Amino acid sequence: MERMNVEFYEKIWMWAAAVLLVLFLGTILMTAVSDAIYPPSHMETVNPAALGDSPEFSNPAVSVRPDGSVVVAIVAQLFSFNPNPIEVPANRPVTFRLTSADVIHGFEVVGTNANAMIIPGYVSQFTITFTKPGEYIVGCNEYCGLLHHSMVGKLIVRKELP
Ligand SMILES: [Cu+2]
Repeated sequence: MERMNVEFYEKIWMWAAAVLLVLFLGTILMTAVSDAIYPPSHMETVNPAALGDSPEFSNPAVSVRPDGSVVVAIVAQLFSFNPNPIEVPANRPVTFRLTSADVIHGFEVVGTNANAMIIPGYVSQFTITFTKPGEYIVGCNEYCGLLHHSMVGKLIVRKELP
């Protein structure tokens, strides 16, 4: 059988592409194994039309788990976040659980890494530890309607548990 002739430079690029693939997949695998960091799964669903019946989202609030970590349930809807303001302690893991009662919204705590898309029907979840006490602006960063620009909330990070 005749051997396929591959140009020298083409070979280099093929190998370079292969190395990049291994590098990128390896990075994901490494952070998954060592730091338990995974891409958002969107596996948890909730009925957006029946949030009033949900024990968690009918009266969304900040709660403290027995181990001292903090959970914040938040419902976004045209054009506000509930609860508002949100009060959390500094230097403790805070898990945000977000859902929407209507359209897609965003949840961004300005000046931090806290940033998620809020999709009706799903629960977006992430955990973050705020180290600097103070007041932060929460903005919706997905265009959601005429008053999107006014969809702003406040997050207060206290030195101690509020
Ligand atoms: Cu919005």
